[in-house]
Amino acid sequence: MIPNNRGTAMTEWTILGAGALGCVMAGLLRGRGEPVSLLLSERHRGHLHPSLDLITLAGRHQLVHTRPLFAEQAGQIRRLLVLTKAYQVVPALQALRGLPNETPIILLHNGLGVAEQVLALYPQNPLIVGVSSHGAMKEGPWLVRHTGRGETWLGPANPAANAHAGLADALAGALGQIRWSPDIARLQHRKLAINAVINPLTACHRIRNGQLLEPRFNAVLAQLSEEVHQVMAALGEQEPLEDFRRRLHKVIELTATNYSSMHQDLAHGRPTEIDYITGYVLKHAGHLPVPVCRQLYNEVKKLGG
Ligand code: KPL
Repeated sequence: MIPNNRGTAMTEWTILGAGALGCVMAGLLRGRGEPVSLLLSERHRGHLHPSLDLITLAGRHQLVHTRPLFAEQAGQIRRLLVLTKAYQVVPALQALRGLPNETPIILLHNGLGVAEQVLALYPQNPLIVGVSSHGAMKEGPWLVRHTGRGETWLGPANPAANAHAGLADALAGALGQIRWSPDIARLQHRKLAINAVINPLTACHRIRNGQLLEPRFNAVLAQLSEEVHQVMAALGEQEPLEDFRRRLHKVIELTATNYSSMHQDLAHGRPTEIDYITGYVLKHAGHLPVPVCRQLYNEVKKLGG
């Protein structure tokens, strides 16, 4: 607990994942006076911990000071926000030694299929999962830009998490729109469906999200959205196809100038989250025909993702 200038104790947030979204969240929390520590990887050991430079939505530079923390100090963690890529979550959590059993773990990554592995790793900890549409872009080492104020939903992945619904309110001052939903799986499926259309298409064609609305993509967009929708329906989602397509178009329009996270990953030679997005759709397709999904999955893999 860290005392603030009002004399009350504030619980520190620990952020795992110093990528674009992790740094933006650190900045937003520090901007509201919340104490924040940043879990750093081995390559940062022995180096001076620099301040983050956050470019706010208004275009102002904000210097963000956080407390550096390494894996062996996990015993100090009281609230853990995991903002790594989906494929980094489990290895990063495995490296933590002595994470207290009562520390809530909050996962905010694209795709699905990770929470089950975390539950096996930390069966006692309250596990919260969520989706967020805040936009963030890394512009250099320790330099990040907040590109869009989105909304965030959190919900329980195990019964122990229900006692921590108040964390959504605790984050609201910094993140803006944030809500707790007992039915978070539905919202995760809805976000995954959007990512399963936009991300592999923009990554393979090396285009901005908005270019998907060009007539040359009409046919593939129609087929891919139908394939993804069918699999989501098989998983119990009840959103009609036309509603899904309307929602998809809205997200494409709202993020028209963005490069999707998968496009950015491929462009920077990083692994992608394809296994947790399109891979999740393929895994749950069963006998449903999903040829465009499969083709995009193979293409992203071929491109190094
Ligand atoms: O979540 C996104 C991503 O890029 O991962 C979208 C919504 C597609 C915005 O770019």
